[in-house]
Amino acid sequence: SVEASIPEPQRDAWTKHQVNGFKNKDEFENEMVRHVETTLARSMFNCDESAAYSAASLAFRDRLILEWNRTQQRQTFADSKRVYYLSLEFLMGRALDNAMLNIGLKDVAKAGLSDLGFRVEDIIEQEHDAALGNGGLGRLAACFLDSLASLNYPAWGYGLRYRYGIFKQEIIDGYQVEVPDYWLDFNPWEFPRHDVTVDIQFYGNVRKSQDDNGRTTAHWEGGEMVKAVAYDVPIPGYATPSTNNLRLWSSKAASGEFDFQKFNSGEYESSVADQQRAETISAVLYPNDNLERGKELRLKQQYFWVAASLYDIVRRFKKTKRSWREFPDQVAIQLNDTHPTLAIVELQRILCDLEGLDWDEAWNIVQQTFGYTNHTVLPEALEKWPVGLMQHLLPRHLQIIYDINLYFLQKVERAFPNDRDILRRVSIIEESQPKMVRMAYLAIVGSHKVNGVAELHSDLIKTTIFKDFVEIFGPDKFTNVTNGITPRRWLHQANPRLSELISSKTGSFDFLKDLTLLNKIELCINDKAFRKEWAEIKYANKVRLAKYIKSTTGVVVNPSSLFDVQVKRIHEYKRQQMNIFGVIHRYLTLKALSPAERKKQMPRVSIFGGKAAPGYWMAKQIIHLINNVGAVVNNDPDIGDLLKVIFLEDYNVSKAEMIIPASDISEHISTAGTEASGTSNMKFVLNGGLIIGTCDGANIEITREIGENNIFLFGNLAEDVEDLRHNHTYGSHSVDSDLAKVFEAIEKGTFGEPHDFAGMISAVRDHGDYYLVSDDFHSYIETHHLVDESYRNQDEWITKSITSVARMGFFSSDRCINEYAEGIWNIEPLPVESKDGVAKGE
Ligand code: F58
Repeated sequence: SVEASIPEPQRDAWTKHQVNGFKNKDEFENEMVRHVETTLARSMFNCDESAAYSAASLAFRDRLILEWNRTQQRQTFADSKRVYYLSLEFLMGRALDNAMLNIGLKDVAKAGLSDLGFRVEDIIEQEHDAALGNGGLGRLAACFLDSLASLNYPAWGYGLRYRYGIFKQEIIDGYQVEVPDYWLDFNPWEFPRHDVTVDIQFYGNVRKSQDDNGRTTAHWEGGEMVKAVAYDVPIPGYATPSTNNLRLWSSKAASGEFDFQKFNSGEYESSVADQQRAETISAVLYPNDNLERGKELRLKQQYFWVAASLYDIVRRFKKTKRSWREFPDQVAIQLNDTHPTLAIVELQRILCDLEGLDWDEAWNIVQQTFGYTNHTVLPEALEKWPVGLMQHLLPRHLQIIYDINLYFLQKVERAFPNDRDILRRVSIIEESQPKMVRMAYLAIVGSHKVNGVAELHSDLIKTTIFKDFVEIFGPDKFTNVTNGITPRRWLHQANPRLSELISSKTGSFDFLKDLTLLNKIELCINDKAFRKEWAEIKYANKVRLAKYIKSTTGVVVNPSSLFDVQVKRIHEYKRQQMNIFGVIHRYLTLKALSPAERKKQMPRVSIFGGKAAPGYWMAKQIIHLINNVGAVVNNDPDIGDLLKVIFLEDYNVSKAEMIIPASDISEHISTAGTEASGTSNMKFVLNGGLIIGTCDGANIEITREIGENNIFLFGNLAEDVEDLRHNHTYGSHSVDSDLAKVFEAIEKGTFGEPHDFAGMISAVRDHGDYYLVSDDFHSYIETHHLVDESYRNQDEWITKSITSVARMGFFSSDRCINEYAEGIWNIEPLPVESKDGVAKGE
């Protein structure tokens, strides 16, 4: 049982004064005006849209807090197992619209705001995205939080409260320019918990002592301290009072404001410098996507966040007064990639060094507690840390890592006595110059389950990068959980008209809780009015995007054209370069046609968006080429509406919500075997767009679900990639003839200074074409012809679109979370009683 701070006799007074959230338009308006006039100290004479946003958010926040408190109380009293999702990234996007929809009071807010002189859409637009992530991995974490709350799982997210999220991208003269994203000016969605702090130690050294029984204990001493302060973000579930917690840690100097002694002795500057150094830890999100560079500050971020989170989790567990053996019955911790792998070492340290457990007993607990999700097979993205750096920053942790490795290798040696090489291959310490700690191996050894994020990917990790570990631990430790997306944000919020239409045909909005119910709309496939409305919604979404394109780029696009979209981080493996080469090929082909022939072509708008990591030179060249091609093509009078090329600046979650519903076809064209899953592929199909893609990641399962007639697949298969690369290196490698013409045009200067794009061309022509752009080019172009032909037959296209949406039920993150809960976490939902005493959301 948990102690309450208010004694029994006084609780009546509390109950009598229970706060209730607004329930109708009138009460909402009341709250709005109250917040404008008191919280914000403004009035009807100076309430602009920004103030209205603040007030509306505060009104919704108040409601969230009440349910959040009740959810947390319920979880504490029920004392059931919780899952903790550790992720260095949570790409949340906007919160107000999401809160309105999940609470189910958007209509109330809309009417109330209108009474007070505002349009709900304009107010929603005021919000700055919470962009604490790079791409797929961070957005997956956000979708998971939504599903965990919606399914009533007792769950917490733990992350870092970066002062600067992913940078803002500006395009100046066709080049990407990075601008810092300071997003915390006014953030009503976070609650600072100045009373929830943890002191985090770095550097120092380790002393060993022995007690009378001969037991040695390690003491980590000296070094420096940094304080972690908790900031809590409420995560509302959809159509349930369950509201979970996302706890983000912020760093500050352990000594408080600044060092007063130094200050008093005249060292003012250095006392402030200490404080700034501490605050640097949570200052900025590393902007790399699928690339790890061993920077000390990054390792500091990881340990800071992991140590604070574990301290918190252990503190909560200790309140239950259970024995340590029960820890894994109360706590499941999921590692979102290897970034939080130090948690394994930290828990072992807490149990052995601080709580006095035996190594084996502690290690058992650790292994049963953790699960590890892998998100990539790209070698450059696999985390490794120099042993020397680890020794310096975390001396005790390095010792523990060595011990973990020793016991592990002893076990391997016993199991494979005649295989010397396997020890070298699987060692957590890579015997390179300098020596490195292999974080993925540590994560595997310290977890009870390892999962990939789509079937192909989960198979690939078992046969390539983690092959030896399958031999050692057996195949059952390795599993697949195919990614999913939340239909609340990616259908209901992003595409309200489509959601409405689906609800009118399926009889309710229940499909938002059970996405497999979408299959009902396949029964309406011949319903003329339904099909017409379906097409009109897509068209309206395209009109909205066309307006946005006009206002941001000045380019006028025709909404009747085929909208072809590729929005995601810019990376060679995702092959935006192949897309723009394809666009150039289309342009050259159009130019070569007679005006009469041209008229017969299907008009297209090629839309790109995505950020390049600031240090990724090739990715930046790709952005530059896209913009230069746009500048030529969009102003060529021979071409007119037949082809437009658009680069949308600063792609982020809120822009995705507008762009995705407006797509006819989207591109998911990674080299086979390189994209672990992809999740935007799911978002596009769920919004009635078709996709062109390779046999990679979740594209394969999307094909299985929606049928191969409804997707445009092309290109080489993952199983053939290795041989093809080998041929490039050792055989004769000539570039595809159409692609050669594209290169020729670029090199002639058709799209600006050819020298600027020499790197992109030589990567394909002279440096082995690692991503197989040339090998796949022909089938890519051919498949785009099929797309054009298919789009001509609008009737057929709409059939494909409806059929695909109907069959997307599998890709809900709810399905995905239920698989984790059952197969990895072993946790059950814990519905929260609603105010009227009925358990809601079961
Ligand atoms: C992505 N990884 C995968 N990593 O590329 C994508 O296929 C998958 O759908 C998604 O995860 C979710 O499983 C990804 O986004 C990163 O951005 C890391 C950020 C930190 C540095 C290493 C890459």
